Amino acid sequence: MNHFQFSLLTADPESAARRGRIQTPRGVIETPIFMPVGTQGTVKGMLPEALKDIGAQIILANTYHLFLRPGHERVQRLGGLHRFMNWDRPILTDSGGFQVFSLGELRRITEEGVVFQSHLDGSAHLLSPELSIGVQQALGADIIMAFDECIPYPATREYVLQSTLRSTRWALRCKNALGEKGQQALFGIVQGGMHSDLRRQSSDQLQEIGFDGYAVGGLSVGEEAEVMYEAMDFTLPLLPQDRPRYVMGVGTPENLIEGIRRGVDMFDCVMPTRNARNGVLFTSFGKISIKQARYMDDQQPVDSVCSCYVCRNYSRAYLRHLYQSGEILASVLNTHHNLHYYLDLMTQARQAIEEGSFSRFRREFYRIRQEQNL
Ligand code: PRF
Ligand code: ZN
Repeated sequence: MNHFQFSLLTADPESAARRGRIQTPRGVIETPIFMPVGTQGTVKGMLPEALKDIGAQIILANTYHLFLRPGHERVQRLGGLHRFMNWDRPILTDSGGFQVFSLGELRRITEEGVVFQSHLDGSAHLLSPELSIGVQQALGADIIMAFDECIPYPATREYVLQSTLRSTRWALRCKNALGEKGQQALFGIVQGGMHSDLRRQSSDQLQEIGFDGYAVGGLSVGEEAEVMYEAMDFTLPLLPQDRPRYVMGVGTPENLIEGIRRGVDMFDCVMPTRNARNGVLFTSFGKISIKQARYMDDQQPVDSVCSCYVCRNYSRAYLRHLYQSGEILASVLNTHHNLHYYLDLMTQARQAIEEGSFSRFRREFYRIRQEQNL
């Protein structure tokens, strides 16, 4: 895969934080990076132009959803996902190995794959490693993910062991299904729950198969933040230095800073977009809920140190009014601000690593959250 290249630019002297660059056929991704989630081929509430304005370098889409609707073959006939959604920068697709497991009663796991019922019309399907890769090839994402099981938490050690071994067998099938063709990078996903020895086994076996990048799955599944950080502590050092590392489905701004400190290059999470639609806004001083009556007459911007379009033009009072009135623009503006906040946090982190001041940046990040500025 020579169209896809990861370079390490700067390593932080005081932590495992790293500044890197991923080259893809559709352009460069500066890391650490946060990837906005566009499950259905749209980052909800955001025009692609607006995503570019706030500096989104890569977005995420989902195999499971686009397979069921409108169908991956249709997307392929229509010119691929980039053309379909008018997004010409890199796209990463998740394999369905998380979404399908969120279906609860509607699914059954076998060695072959996962039999599940569509959440849309109840129709039955088998999602296998081979089909997941086929769907991701048809969609044409730049980075595609191995098909895995995101293990629930808590789980018995025996379940974690058997599931992790199965995910590794599936990862090998994914690699074989992709073959040598194409320009798509394939990432393996380390599982192993909260067990360091199972994480090591998973990581070793995946590296033996060989992937363009390595994700850490099975985190942010209901465990305490400290448990997640501990799992990151023993998992990240197992991964090769010269490949991108992606922690899936994480997280809060604090989680991102803690992940970066431990050597994570890539993140995705629905939190900034979903919270925005529920009136929860991220600021440098912490989270605020714009529906609260205290913002009724508040002329300040959402975040006094944010330079986004929303903070330059609208008051908290107006955003509260839009939210209370159920206006579409509430979701649009809230999403714009939250994503800008997340992406700007990554820009600042990258700059701090470059300048050798990441530890100071992290201290300052926490300090400003203590201020009573909301
Ligand atoms: N596997 C996949 N996608 C994911 C996860 C995983 O473990 C997670 C973990 N929270 C989020 N998204 N394929
Ligand atoms: Zn803002």
